[in-house]
Amino acid sequence: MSTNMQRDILVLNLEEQMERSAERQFDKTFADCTDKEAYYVLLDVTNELMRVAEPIVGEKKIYYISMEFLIGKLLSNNLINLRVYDKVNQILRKNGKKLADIEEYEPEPSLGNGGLGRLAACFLDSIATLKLPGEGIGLNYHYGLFKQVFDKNLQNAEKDAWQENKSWLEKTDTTFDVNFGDKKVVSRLYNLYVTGYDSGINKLRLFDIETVDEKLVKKGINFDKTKIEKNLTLFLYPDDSDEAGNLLRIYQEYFLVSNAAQLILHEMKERQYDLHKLYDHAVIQINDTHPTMIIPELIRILVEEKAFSMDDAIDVVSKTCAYTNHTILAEALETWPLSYLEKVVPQLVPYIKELDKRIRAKVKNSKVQIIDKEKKVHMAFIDIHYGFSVNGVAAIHTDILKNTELNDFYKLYPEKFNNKTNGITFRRWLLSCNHPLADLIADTIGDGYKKDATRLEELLEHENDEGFLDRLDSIKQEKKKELAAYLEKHEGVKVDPTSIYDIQVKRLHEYKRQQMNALYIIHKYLEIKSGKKPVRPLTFIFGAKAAPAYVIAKDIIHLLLCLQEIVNNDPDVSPYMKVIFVENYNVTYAEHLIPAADVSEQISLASKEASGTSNMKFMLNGAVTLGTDDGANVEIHDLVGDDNIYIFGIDSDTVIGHYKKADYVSKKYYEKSPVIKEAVDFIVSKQCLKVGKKENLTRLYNELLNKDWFMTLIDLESYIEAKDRIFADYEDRNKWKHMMLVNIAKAGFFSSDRTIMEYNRDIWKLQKAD
Ligand code: GPQ
Repeated sequence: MSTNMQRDILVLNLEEQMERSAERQFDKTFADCTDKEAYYVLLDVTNELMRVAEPIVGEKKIYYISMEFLIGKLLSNNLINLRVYDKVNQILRKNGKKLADIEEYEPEPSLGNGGLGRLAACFLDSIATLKLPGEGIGLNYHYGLFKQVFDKNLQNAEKDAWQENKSWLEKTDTTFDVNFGDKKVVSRLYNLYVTGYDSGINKLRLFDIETVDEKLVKKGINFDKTKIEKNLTLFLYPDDSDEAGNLLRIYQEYFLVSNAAQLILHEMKERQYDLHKLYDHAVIQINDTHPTMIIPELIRILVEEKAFSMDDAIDVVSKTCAYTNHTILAEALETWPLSYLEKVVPQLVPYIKELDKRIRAKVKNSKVQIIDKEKKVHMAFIDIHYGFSVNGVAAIHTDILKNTELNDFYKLYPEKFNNKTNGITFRRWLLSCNHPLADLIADTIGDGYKKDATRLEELLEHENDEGFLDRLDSIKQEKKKELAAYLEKHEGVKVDPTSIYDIQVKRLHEYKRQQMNALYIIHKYLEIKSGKKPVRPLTFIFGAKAAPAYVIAKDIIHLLLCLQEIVNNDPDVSPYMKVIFVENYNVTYAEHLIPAADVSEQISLASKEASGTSNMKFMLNGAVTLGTDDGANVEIHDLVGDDNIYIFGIDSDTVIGHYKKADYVSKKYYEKSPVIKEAVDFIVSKQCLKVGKKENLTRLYNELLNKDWFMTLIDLESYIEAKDRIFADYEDRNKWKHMMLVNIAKAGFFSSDRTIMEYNRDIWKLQKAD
């Protein structure tokens, strides 16, 4: 029987399947199952549907190698992509159940930090949707990223035990030996099925080892970092502030690429492909520098095990590998001491030295050498010299790479550089998280936009249609009420659904400038205290995790939590404004927050945010951006025009100029402006110290005053001006509804389907499966 027929029969008998699964697992009828049991029933039947769905196959495959895949919960997403969402909901209704309640029991896989990992997940969705043969290759971290808990206005980190016995993961019989300098481990492959929208199935390959010892984790997320056999896949990004943490990270990275290389070569062998033509059958996209060792590792295997000459091996691998850069922040560009690599992966060192030697022989410029004078290995430089493509993730980011950060490389290899502006999957970030909006759009312009997102522009024909604009507005209102209920349940706070929801959710980093938002909140608080009330209440919402070793980032969280306590408990102020910092922000939280947002905060220091992707999610859900001309904000600005976005602050050329001349002095701005001074001083005021810790608040105060590396104070006044203006404009309801409409209509460009089509057109060159 063809897989399509098997699938159709399963779908036809879905209800019976569910009954049978309920009986098998719980000895109950489906109606009698608890919501938690119902989750396992749906997991079971959905897994069944995916196992019989058509795999996407072709002559050439993309291997997207990444240390992170922030996939989020999968149930709804899979039901939508398999086109059984409505049918399942019908059955649930009949049995007195709701999908939203059932989904609460699905654990969220904790396999990424933020944008980079979430992008990888969106890409897998689009690769499958476009019927391109491709798979992700990553690691199966047992406790993933840490779980954030607040105590005494401070962030604490705990392990996040997301794995369960019954899950989306399929354990396979595939195992590989992975050799490090001082030890050997055996890996095991797990598959996670990736559904495309109305398409076929690809896989995400996650590697693990069986000797991991979860008991190694004692308090919080502390564990013995030297016991590699026991800790290798315990956590994502262990503390990198000491040598043991860095070494563990290198063990993890090599574990990933060694498995990837073995898997890819194994598939080539199975399909009897000539390894001299590897690049005709495989393209490897290296997601930032973390998997860079795939290059020397493949070269090593080809030379040592497949009888390639060094020249041939380098040539074949260079034609197979492509590199994506996700940041210009110097501290994020990996450089490993050669001595670390000699300890963990001595077998790669001669190859890295050979790659370095060949560049030295060709190019004299010391700034492009792989191994520098201090014997540090610049991982990105391996990718650029020995890959065939280098891409940035938004137009301005790629321009900065070409003209500034990687200019020496651009001059060497202009043909390698290209831009691929990021995108998001509309299946998760619209169809699944905002059903009423997806339905309204379908009612207005038809279903076509679900496969061709640029058709959202057809909504512009309705810009004068009051009925449509009112429906748009009432959906936003409905989503705001839902979020209010969710926040009450999960955070125990009440918010006013008629207030303006101003939301900043993303990793906590100084360049993203949550501290600037905090200073605005202080400013507003003091204004209200002095009698100047806002026209409408304001709700400021934050979600962010700080890397456990990033001291100032944790201080910023501390300040915001202190402000939450001060503002929300002040009877003079709390009727007019609230501050809510949600605990343990993750993909699931984002799916509740984003559809309810009015104002999208995208306030990074110009030039520093490579792209940003929440900016796209907010826009698609009808929020208006308050931001700097940075990352993909620039492209959003171009698309919606000056009238439908609020841009403030100095531009990226000015920022780069300040860094070059080293002439930014934050104290100058503090001393010149009473508004800035008052806000900054509040951080160490008696009122703040009463709820906060002196050590943390003083450190942050001093940082802003004496360093402020990301130039918060230079932009603060123009930020306050723009933010006051956006809040005032909210009262012009017609103008606002129109802005919502334009933002949604212009969001089509940011579909990750478009991004993946461009990757395929310019870099991967795969055939679409029929
Ligand atoms: N990004 Cl290098 C991460 O999330 N983690 C990283 O380690 C690096 C970059 C982000 C980047 O900050 C955002 O601007 C991008 O939108 C995102 O990657 C995806 O490209």
